Amino acid sequence: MDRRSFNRGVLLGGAAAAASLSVAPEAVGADRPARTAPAGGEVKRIKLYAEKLADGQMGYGLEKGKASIPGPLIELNEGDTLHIEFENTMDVAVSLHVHGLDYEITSDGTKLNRSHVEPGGTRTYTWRTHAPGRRKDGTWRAGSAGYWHYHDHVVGTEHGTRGLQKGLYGPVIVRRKGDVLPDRTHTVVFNDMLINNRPPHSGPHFEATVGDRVEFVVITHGEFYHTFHMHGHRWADNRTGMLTGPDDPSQVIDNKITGPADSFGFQVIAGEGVGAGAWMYHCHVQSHSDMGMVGLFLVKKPDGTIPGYDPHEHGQESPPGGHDH
Ligand SMILES: [Cu+2]
Repeated sequence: MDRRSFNRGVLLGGAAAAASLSVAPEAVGADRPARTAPAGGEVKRIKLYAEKLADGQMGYGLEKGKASIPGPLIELNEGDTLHIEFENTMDVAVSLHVHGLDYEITSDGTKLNRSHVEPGGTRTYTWRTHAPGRRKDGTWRAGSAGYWHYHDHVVGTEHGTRGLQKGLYGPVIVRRKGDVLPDRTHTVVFNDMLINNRPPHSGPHFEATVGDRVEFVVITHGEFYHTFHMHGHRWADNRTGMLTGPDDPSQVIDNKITGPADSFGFQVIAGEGVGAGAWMYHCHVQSHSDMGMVGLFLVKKPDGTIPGYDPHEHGQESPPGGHDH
C-alpha cells in the first residue's frame, strides 16, 4: 500500500474504516488433518557431492552436476542414523561439518583431526540422532530435534571461511515423532550481506497459495548479525515455531536476531488472517535491507493471482524450487 492509499484509508474513518478492518481475508487452509512425523530409528544413506559451480561459487548436491546454494535439505527423525558418502569433485580440500547432531570425531569434518576430504577423494560421514531421554542421574537429555545446518570447515582457512563465503552450506531438520509436517520447506541463509549467495535485491522469492503450510529454515553465516523479519506472518520462538496449546509460554514474534552459525525455523499458514499478497521478508538492520537483503513470500489466491503485485517490477523471473513434501 503506498502512502496515498494509506492516507485515504485513514481519512475515510468511521464506518468505512471499521468495515474495511472487518473484511475477512480469504478463508485459509490448514483445514486438512495435519500430517505428522513418524518415529525415527531408520538407517539412511545418501551420496553428497561438493562441486565448483559455473560462476566460481561452490555448492553441495545429491547428484553430480546438481549442486545448489544452499545445499540440499537433509531431513531426519529422532533416532535415525544417516551415512553420507561424500565425494569431493573439486581441486581443493573440502569437508562436511554438521551442527546439532551426534557424530564421532571421525565425522567432525575438520583438518584438525584429518576428517576432511582431499581433491577427488571420498569419505563417509555418519550423523546420528536421538530422542529425549532421562539419564541415569535423573536429569533430562535433550533430543536432537531442531533446525540445524551443515557446512564446509576447510576451504580457505582451518574454519572453512572461504567455503562458507562461496556457498558450501545447507539445512538439516530433525523432527520429533508427532511434529507437524509442512507442505513445503524453504531455506533462507543470510551470508555476509547476501541471501543464499544471490546478488542483492534479487530475492529469493518463494511462492505459496493461501492456506499452504510453509516451513522456513533461517541460517546465518559470515561476519555480521542480522534480524530476520517477515511481513504479515508470525511464529513462536521455540523449537518448532508452533505453539503446543493456548498456554504455551513461548513468545510469538515476527522478527528474530540471528548471528553467524545460528539457525532456527518455523511454519506459517500462508496468508492466514491476512490473505494473499507479495509479503516481504528481509533483514531488519536498516542498512542491510537497503543494500538488498530482501525477498518476497508470494502468497497467491487459489486462482493464482496476487493482489497488487507486478512480477515484472521484481528482479527474479521464476522463484527457485522449494523442497516439497
Ligand atoms: Cu542484516
